[in-house]
Amino acid sequence: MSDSVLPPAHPLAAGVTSDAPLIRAAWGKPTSRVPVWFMRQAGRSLPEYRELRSGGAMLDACFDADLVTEITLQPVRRHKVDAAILFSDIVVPLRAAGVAVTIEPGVGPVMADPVRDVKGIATIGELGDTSAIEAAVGQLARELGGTPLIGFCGAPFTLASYLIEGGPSREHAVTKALMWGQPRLWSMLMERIADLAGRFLRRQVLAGASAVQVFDSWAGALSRPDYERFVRPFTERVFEHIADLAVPRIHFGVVTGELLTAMALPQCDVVGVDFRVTLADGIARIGPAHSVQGNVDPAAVLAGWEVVRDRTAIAIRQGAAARGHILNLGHGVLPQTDPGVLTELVGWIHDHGPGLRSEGMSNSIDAGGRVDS
Ligand code: 1CP
Repeated sequence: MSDSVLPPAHPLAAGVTSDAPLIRAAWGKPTSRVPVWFMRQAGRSLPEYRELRSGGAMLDACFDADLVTEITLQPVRRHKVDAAILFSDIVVPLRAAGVAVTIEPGVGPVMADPVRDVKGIATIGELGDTSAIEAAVGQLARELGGTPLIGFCGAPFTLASYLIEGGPSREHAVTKALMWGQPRLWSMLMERIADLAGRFLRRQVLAGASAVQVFDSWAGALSRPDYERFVRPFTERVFEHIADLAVPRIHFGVVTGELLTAMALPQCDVVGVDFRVTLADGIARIGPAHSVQGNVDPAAVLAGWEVVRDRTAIAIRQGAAARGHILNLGHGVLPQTDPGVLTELVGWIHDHGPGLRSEGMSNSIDAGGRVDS
């Protein structure tokens, strides 16, 4: 497929998803309902996922078009969420660029050779064959019709952390040491990964994704000055790869309370807020030029129906102060989640979201934007 223009049958070219609540909320347009989807909505919380995935390796599954299609559709069928997210992983483009990476059960991405010097960077090749993924995206866009498919990639910092540390890390200490101690090497690596992630994102949109999310899950490990100097320019570079494509862009990270203002990039439309910050405070930090996504604590889903319902109501009332609000959890669905609660929550949000949003709008006028309950 050409890397430049949308094919005529593309859901965006055809306008199939342009009126979807998620797309409208992302652009800051009024919506008839509060759109909702869940990060990690496909995955271990679903018995039908566990059954399909038993056996094969995670990264092999990500390159199997029919498996990707089926797993992506499972939560949409079950929960009636307002968007699908492609079943994939942030390390998929690294695998497609020749990096020796696996996803170990119960651990996450693991590199055979951590990247810590120029020789290591040279092992990251060009983005190779992703045709199975593009086939899955095309198939999904056709099956989903008016429901948007969210394509995604990892942001350079989060990907760099896996590459440099060699696997999941709590402190990101080797990553920070390289970032501060060898800034030229850092820039070289970050540019390489930004282009890889950006090209992968572009392929997903050209194949039929109608929104994108860039996951900088571990950016919260940084101070704001470090984020602005060492990370943000490279995340902007990812977004530049899709600058000419009219899809809403969501930018998300965890523990990013101190970074939200800096993450509200002019190149993105929606900023994800995790559960450690109230949505009201998040909106104040992000400002009126972006929509917001979030931010119910994933653990609230385990606490019983009343708890998760009440916390969702607070998020919707507070979200009314933003130019647009997409309801989501503050981070991914926990594996031990009862999927029945998520299904019930989606129905409840669809029934009660508009009323709660109206309450939130009048409260925010009365309280100058601060709504705590
Ligand atoms: O075998 C399995 O089931 C492995 C579990 C699993 C799954 C289902 C992993 C390993 N990745 C995924 C899919 C996945 N990864 C999706 C699917 C779509 C959906 O949301 O429904 C997405 C969006 C991701 C993105 C991803 N992978 C992120 C960003 C999102 C986040 O949670 O912050 C990150 C950080 C990863 C790395 C990763 N992959 C897998 C795990 C367990 C991890 C995290 C490891 C760590 O703690 O560092």
